[in-house]
Amino acid sequence: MSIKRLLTPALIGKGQMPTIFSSDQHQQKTVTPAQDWQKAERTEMNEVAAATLPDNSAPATDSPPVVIDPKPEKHAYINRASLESPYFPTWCPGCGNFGVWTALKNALVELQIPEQELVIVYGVGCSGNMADFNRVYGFHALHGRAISNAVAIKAANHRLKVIVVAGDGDTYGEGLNHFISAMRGNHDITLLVHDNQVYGLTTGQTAPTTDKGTKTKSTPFGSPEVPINPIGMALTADATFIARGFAGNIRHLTEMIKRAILHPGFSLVDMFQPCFTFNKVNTYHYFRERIYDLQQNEFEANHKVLAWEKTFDHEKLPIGIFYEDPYSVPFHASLSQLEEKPLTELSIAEVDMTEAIAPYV
Ligand SMILES: Cc1ncc(C[n+]2csc(CCOP(=O)(O)OP(=O)(O)O)c2C)c(N)n1
Ligand code: SF4
Ligand SMILES: [Mg+2]
Repeated sequence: MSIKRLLTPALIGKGQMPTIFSSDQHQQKTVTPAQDWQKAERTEMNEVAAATLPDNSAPATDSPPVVIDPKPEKHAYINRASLESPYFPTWCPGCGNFGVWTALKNALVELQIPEQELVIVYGVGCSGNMADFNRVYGFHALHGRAISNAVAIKAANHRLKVIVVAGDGDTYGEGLNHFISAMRGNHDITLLVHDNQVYGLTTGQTAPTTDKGTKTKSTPFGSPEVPINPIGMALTADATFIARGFAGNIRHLTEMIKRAILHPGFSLVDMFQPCFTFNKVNTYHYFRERIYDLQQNEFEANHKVLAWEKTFDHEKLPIGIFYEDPYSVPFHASLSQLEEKPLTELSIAEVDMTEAIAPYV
């Protein structure tokens, strides 16, 4: 686990501790050289990548080393420049992660979130590698443990917006228990799942969302298991905001992420994210032929049973909001102890446990 600009001033309390960096961020690094992939012939790949990548065509050989300023201006809103990290994404050309990344940045900028009030927790995977490409307060968790860290951060300081960026393996495999638990508690975090139906970073093993029969590195004769139904699972665990987006529809995905962040309570955005290298079935083309927008088809996201039925649609794949509870009360708001202020602003000196423990001593 590496600690990346952990939000010590905001999380622990008013500037009591220094900002912590991971060791790699202390190193002086040059920006990655221009990428040749733009010349590649695979048009589907270029289509999304060209739309989402910054212009990185300037030669980098003479670039001065990039030094990260450890003290961003306090209370400034997140903007495109403040988000910029010196690390250029290592994702494969054409990876759906570029689309997700762009949509997330759009959402953060458009919502005008103060820098000090956001923390992103990343899982381990190609998706979680985004930790290096966003310059925000964040935490790079263990595989399968991003959600539990996010819940803890929110519990400590509920003034923060807490977002989780994780893969389908991380969330629906190793972290499945935390996924369900966070929904049951209606913890006010936004979970963005890069659903590429494969373990990307470990080079293409079957994931919990892999379709039955799909041949992968770990299932050369076809996956023998029925895939998980993330939206259906979220509905049964009482998640209060459930949506799906597509990395190839950045504007729509941006709106889904914004709505999720604004929702008071647990919010899930499952995102179809083509893995160009290891998933040759669920491609941009595959999704474009099948997806349709629920809201454009007048689907009202207030009926769990109707939403549930939509999750079994395999020929046509719905994106948009499946369900939203307009009366959602997040976990922290249901605790009288946190009514006045977050834990990080409460002094332990004011806590008197004498009465509470009296029966047990
Ligand atoms: C506790 C633990 N178990 C397993 C691994 C190995 N591992 C690293 S990434 C990964 C799978 C990543 O797949 P996913 O979460 O879907 O993310 P993606 O790479 O597809 O974005 C695995 C199994 C690990 N790093 N830590
Ligand atoms: S392996 Fe797949 S998910 Fe990972 S960066 Fe490459 S295309 Fe993206
Ligand atoms: Mg994956």
